Amino acid sequence: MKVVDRVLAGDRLALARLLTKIENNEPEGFSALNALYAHTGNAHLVGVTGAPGTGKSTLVNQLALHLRKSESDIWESAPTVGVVAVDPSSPFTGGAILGDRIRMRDLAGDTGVFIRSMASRGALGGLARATTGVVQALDAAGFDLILIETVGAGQAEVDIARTAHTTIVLSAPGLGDDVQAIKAGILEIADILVVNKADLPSADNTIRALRATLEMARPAQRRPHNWVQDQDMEGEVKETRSWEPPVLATIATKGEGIVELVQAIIEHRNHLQESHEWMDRERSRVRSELDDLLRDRLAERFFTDHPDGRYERAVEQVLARTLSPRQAIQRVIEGKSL
Ligand SMILES: Nc1nc2c(ncn2[C@@H]2O[C@H](COP(=O)(O)OP(=O)(O)O)[C@@H](O)[C@H]2O)c(=O)[nH]1
Ligand SMILES: [Mg+2]
Repeated sequence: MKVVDRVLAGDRLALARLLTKIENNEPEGFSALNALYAHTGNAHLVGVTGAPGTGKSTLVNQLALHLRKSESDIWESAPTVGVVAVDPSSPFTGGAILGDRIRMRDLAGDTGVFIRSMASRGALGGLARATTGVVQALDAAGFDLILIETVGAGQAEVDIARTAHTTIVLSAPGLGDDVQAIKAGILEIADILVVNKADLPSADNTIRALRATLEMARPAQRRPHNWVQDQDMEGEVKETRSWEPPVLATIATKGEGIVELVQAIIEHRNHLQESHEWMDRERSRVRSELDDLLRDRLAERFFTDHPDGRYERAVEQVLARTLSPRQAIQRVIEGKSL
């Protein structure tokens, strides 16, 4: 059987091998993804982001455990769960792997769960692209819900979070990361805010600070697609309320607050579908993926067509301040002498 058929049939080993090929940018991985793409689009993609040490891995582990036990009218039975951990601060090889080890133990033997830790080698942009492929493969393999753990530090992580339908932003008391999160613009992508480590004494302050910040940021946060005008059967225009990101408290190590978090995830999913925002997000995701690919391919083609070192000469001229970056690129593109 071909790898694509094996993945579609639920062969975990074939899936694991395919994910490695995707991670390594192997052509075989891309061609499998091409064939699998028609089978994607069913999974609910849930991003979990936040500074290192906020408890993302622990929380994702608890979410997977609870989801496997949860009953809801969305899923006929407990949803199958894929986990993609993109956390350069705690890779499998060395570093803080405790969360991953606990995760492995608790969820081992459950065929309804598939966990993948992404290697942190290479540029973050490349990592973001590989993550997209890995998520697509898990989606095609039929996992109902895919949890994507990323460090909330930079643009690449924000991009990864943007690929999700529902983005959970985690913070914890004592890390001062509620302020960092706002700085990184991560608050703006939050659909659900979670203050983890609610067992710590200063948790109340963090929750209060976050609520206050959210209150202030709210007008700016109303992205246009959060307001949806729709016509009902009688042709009457009705307006769907925008989503107000809830602030929830959890103690991931004890599994406290997880039931409420699962509930919020389900509510957000319902909101997306009722307001048609689900399709909006799908569309903007497809668009940004195509934009990325177009940029890549055009640059690739440019370098294949121009192997004459003109680009290198442009770099030198910009370094020497004889041309500005814009002038240099203009000359390169127009084939002018350099
Ligand atoms: N006190 C407390 N510690 C927690 C909680 N959740 C996670 N931790 C601990 O915080 C540390 C970092 O957790 P981890 O899940 O690896 O964080 P990540 O880097 O965001 O993935 C670990 O030592 C966890 O045991 C919590 O709710 N309360
Ligand atoms: Mg982690």
